[in-house]
Amino acid sequence: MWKSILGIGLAAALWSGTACAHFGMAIPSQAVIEDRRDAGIELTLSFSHPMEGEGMTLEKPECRVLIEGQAQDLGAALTPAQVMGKEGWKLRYTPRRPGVHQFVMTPKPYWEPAEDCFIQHLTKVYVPAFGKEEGWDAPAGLEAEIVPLTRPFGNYAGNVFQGQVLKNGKPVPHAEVEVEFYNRDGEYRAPNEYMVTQLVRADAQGVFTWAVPFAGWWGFAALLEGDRQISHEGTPKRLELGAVLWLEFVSPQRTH
Ligand SMILES: [Cu+2]
Repeated sequence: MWKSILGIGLAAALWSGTACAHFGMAIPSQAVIEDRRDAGIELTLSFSHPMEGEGMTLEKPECRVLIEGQAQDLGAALTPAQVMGKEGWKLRYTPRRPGVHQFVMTPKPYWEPAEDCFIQHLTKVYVPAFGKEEGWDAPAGLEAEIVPLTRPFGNYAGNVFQGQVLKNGKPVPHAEVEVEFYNRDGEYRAPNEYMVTQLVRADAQGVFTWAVPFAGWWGFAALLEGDRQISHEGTPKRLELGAVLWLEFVSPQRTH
């Protein structure tokens, strides 16, 4: 009897594992910085279920910003914060010069018993500052990443977004990309389980295309097999890499 209860529990755990995808998240308080009088932005880092608003514990990650290829470590600026009810992180950042700011969060690999593997979501978000927009298409050089083909800011809801999935700098043919809305205010409910996380497959060049249905922050996560194994209680386990990218899509403002 206990076995069957365990079996049901395990099936439920596996089901929710596929239906609810966790995402590394890096969400800035502002998508674009235009005004020099702005006191900077706040970046919220978490490991969460964005559509359902459920947090997971995120151990202190590494975080840096790349501006025109130059990296600056932001680790010292991280402060603990509750995000969706679990441990996450915040950091304040004041841009000093014009340019595309590419923020990269590298979490510690997370042990996921339900999938018998470690998960590490390398998470990116772009914030352009003071009118400059060049350089958004340059890879950050991560082990796994989505490089945008559509400019990753200043997009309307309803636009088509294209990105290319790279692993160690090379395109990943037919990569699977999970897509999820950040339901920050709990404004929406998915009509069914399939619509919590949506899915698209990249083409032979690792390029995927997605039409964004409504305004807000959208996360794209390409899930790839890592090259490393990590020991869990003495047994080597596989590492799943997530190449995650967050983008905001907005509705036009009406003048009257
Ligand atoms: Cu999860």
